[in-house]
Amino acid sequence: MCKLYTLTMEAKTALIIVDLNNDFLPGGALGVTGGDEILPRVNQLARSEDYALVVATQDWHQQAHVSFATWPAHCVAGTLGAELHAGLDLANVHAVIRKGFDVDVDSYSGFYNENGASNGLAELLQTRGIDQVDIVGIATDYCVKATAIDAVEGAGLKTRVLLDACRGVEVNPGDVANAINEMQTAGVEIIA
Ligand code: VGL
Ligand code: ZN
Repeated sequence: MCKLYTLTMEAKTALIIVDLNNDFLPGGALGVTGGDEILPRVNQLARSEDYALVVATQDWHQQAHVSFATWPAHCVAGTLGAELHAGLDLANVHAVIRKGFDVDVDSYSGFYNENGASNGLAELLQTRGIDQVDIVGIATDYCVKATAIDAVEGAGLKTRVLLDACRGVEVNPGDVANAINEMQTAGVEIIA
């Protein structure tokens, strides 16, 4: 009987939409070139029947956040730049997980901050019986990468990154290619 049960189990997949805050889209404080080009594809995925759950992460920093030593001020709580883009269809998004909330701790990853504290995403996915995730969004070489690696190494999920629905910052040429290598080394499947 147990064996029969195992045979009928299917992968339950969630879509994770990373950081489509206005500040990461063109015109924003940390606008990523071409960031807006992925919105139609992300919406198509979010509306599809393929996912048991759709969640979005939202970079959300208090004023004078530790991250602003590295980056221009961005995604400041309560500002328009911190809002998710109005063109992102949230109708099927079950939960929005804010990250980087604590003033003195950053969180590139949607899963765990830099002190290793959970943002609640792994617990939500576990509660919903999710064992596989597809990750899209911004930025490939920062928060998408960190979220994907934590999905595998921290949350133990089978993880794919859908590159056609991601955009990178590429502060230095090759950053996105290096990020792809790092993700693959960690066990993330990259879908070109
Ligand atoms: C991000 C830099 C600072 C990202 C967030 O979403 O990739 N990058 N905060
Ligand atoms: Zn940030």
